[in-house]
Amino acid sequence: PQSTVLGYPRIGPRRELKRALESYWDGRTGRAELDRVGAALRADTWRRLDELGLAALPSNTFSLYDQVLDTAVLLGAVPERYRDAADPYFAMARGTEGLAPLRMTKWFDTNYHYIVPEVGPETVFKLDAAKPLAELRQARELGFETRPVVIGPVTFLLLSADPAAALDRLDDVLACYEELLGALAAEGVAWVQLDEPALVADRTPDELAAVRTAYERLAGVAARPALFVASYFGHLGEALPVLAATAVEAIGVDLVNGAPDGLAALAGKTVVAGVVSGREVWRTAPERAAHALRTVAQHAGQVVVSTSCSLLHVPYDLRDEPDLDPELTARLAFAEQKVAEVVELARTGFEGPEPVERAAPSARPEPVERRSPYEVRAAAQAAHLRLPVLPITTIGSFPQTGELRQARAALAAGTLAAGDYERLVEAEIERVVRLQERLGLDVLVHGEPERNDMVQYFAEHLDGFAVTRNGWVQSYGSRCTKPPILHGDVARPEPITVRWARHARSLTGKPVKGMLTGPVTIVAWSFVRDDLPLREVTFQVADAVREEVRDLEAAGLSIIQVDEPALRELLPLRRAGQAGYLEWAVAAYRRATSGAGDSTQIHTHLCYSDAGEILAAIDGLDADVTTIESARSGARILDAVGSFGRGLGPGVYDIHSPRVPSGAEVEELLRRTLAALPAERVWVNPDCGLKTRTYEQVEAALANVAAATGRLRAELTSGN
Ligand code: THG
Ligand code: ZN
Repeated sequence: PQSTVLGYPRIGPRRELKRALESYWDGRTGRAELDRVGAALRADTWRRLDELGLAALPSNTFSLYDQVLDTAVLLGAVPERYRDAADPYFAMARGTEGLAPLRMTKWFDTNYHYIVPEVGPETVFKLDAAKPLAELRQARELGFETRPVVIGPVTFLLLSADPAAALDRLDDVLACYEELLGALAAEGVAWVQLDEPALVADRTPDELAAVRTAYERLAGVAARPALFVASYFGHLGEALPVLAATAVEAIGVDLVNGAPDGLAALAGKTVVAGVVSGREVWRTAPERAAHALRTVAQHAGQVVVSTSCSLLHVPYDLRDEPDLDPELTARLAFAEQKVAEVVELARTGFEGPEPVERAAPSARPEPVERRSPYEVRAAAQAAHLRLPVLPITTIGSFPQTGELRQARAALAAGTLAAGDYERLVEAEIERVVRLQERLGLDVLVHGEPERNDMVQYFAEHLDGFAVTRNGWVQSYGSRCTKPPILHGDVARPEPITVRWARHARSLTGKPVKGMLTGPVTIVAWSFVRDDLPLREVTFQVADAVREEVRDLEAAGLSIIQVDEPALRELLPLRRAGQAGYLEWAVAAYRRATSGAGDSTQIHTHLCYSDAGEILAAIDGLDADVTTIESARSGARILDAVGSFGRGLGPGVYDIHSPRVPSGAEVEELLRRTLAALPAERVWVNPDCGLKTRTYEQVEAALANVAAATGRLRAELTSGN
């Protein structure tokens, strides 16, 4: 059989693209240098895939920022306001002095973020195929025939800001895709890959009709490449027969969690069988992959061995991890190793013994609850903390200075003594505490200078995790994370954050908030063992967090924040699985936090504006205060929070942009919040942590926040 992959990492094995982008954005290098780095990374990728023996190579999987943004540009869907910017592409991605960027949100249930396209009645679609054509020609010059990869029309429209309005534009978008197919045919392209991951979620009859219309029309183009429609992150379900009934030549199916029903509909099609996971780092069990391939081969015209999705979501190469325990290494595969697995499965065919399904032990730990109901706790906390109305706080992190990053690197390299590093961290904590006092904030944080990342830091201090040296995975734009590998039973050998929290507390008379990452987020942003149900693993992490909460409380921290920014991210794409997930996710959070006494105030923080749809679950977390993103979504969240019965801090400005909000803007958002919620439950805070900003931006923004809050407090207390 043939072999391929749906896509490949693009940030560079040593994050070359990150460096090139940031240097270009800072004006340190020009466009030519950025383009040179991009071209070199693409060339290296094709050469490597070819060397590994992969039969069919993809192209257009590179991106300077995001593949959804690339598709918007491909289709001409550049909103009017960006057209005059010096660089409209990066203006949409990152904003400019005077322009906010386009919204960004999570790519399905992954930790990758895409730029949300704006498509409405006013959008003028016009094909601009320069990028896929240039990549195609570059590959050709190197001697490689490639298959351009483009996001499909239905997924593109469904991912835009207003999917219903966008779907009304299906006809016009399809005209662009038809033109694209013609242009690719004119170049002699044999195959094109259209990604339609949106089809693995529940879809309405109208949306399924759009799938039929789209692929009947595209298949009807007279001169075109063969069409390969790729689905991933789940099963096609009711979209499978719809797609299979059109004349597309190939359909990609995700087979990592078993083969879906309805495969008989694929008779005569080429099936691109995703048997090697593009999202996990475990080696593929060959007997399970061969079994899935045999199942598909019974129905398909032809089978191509592939990954379940793009390899964008895993690191480049396991050989860059010499520090890992060899026993663990033997269980792992990163992108390079996964390509080798695909090639090997294609070589050996589909023979093999039947897989033995492991029966995972399923413990059902007892749920744990706070001692008293919210009202009782709220009274105890008010008496204990004595906070003003509209208390001002931050989400936890303060800017990470270059000095700190260098110090951490030096500590790891052994060129900085542990004691010297600790003194640096303590000095930074003091600076952050003094800054917050000066700005007039009410609940202070220590600023997290000791943390590289809110998940990796905890993984480094818990048993059962390994962290990598080079295992970078793109999160958005030039930003990456190094997901830890959760490979064994989780335990907390000793307190993790207490030392720094205690230091901050010793510096000030104001309340200091202890900062922890919640169990759901720790598993969501790690690569997690697959021999136990995710729920069990999450409860193990919850028990470790629970111990840390207990120790922070014992150290005198009366406010403890346990963040769950990834609560929404793990929500199953299909409704059928959502209630079950939310039940255990909420139970894990309560397990982590419910050991706190009544007068200890538990805070939580969630990112992303889709919070409205999981508000009931957020309520179920039973946190005393929830801070949440809302500034970027135009405070849409406020429409939904009326019924929320606890403390709430809808972010008053967007920290994701370098722009400093004016006091008037903050005041306006606060007024809207006060119209939706009783004042005594409102908290004032930025949208999210401040670690990606500079001190200059943070100081200016928080000063405006404090001034706006002061004006509103004066109104509230004078009874206006
Ligand atoms: N940690 C992890 N996942 C995340 C976030 C996080 N996913 C969602 C959201 N936050 C993504 N946001 C960011 C923001 C900043 C960075 C990464 C993800 C970032 N990374 C540094 C970089 O790319 O330069 C590297 C960090 C480091 O040095 O360790 O700035 O907070 N896990
Ligand atoms: Zn956040």
